[in-house]
Amino acid sequence: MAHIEFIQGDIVSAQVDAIVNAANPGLLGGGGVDGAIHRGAGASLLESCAQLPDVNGIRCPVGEARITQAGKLNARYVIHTVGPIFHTDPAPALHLASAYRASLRLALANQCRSVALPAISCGIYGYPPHEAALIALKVCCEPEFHQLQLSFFLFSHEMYTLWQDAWTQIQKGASHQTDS
Ligand code: AR6
Repeated sequence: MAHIEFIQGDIVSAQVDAIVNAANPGLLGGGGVDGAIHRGAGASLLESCAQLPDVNGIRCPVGEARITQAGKLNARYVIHTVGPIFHTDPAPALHLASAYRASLRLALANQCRSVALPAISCGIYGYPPHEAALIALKVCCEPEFHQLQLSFFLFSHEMYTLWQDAWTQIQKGASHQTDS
């Protein structure tokens, strides 16, 4: 199983191979964690994003991921993904799982071992955090990701506690399956 840890704090401070960014489809920056990552990385990150191919301004559709250099961050790469807008997306759970899965696959394809992740879609995009945590953590447990070291950076104490609770819930479920 992947090694998973939870850190209450700013993902910009992460020292890892890749930092995952909760972006929007244009990939040209925004608020929340996206804004913080761009500020931390400096202007070269925006330049790298702008060079990614776009279709009518869309560089990364919902549920997909793209990789760039990480500018001044303590990481080799930023992996930009786009989570669903909870209240308008036709299949938010599928798209949220897909955003995590696409990000982790891109990390593996680029020889990354340690990855920092935010609570994708749990801010401006309005995903209920407990449900989001369960979806995210179940994807992280998929066998293809077992060699990764994953650090979830949760901004508030409430989110930090909530993600730890979700992880406990998943582990209990897994041990019940093993018991029976
Ligand atoms: N480090 C870790 N987590 C953070 C940080 C940080 N520095 N800053 C915020 N968070 P959001 P979304 C938490 O809104 O919901 C952007 O404008 C935050 O408290 O950043 O996927 C993009 O360009 C929340 O728990 O991302 C898109 O337009 C979580 O990160 C849109 O927001 C995600 O909140 C994406 O919305």
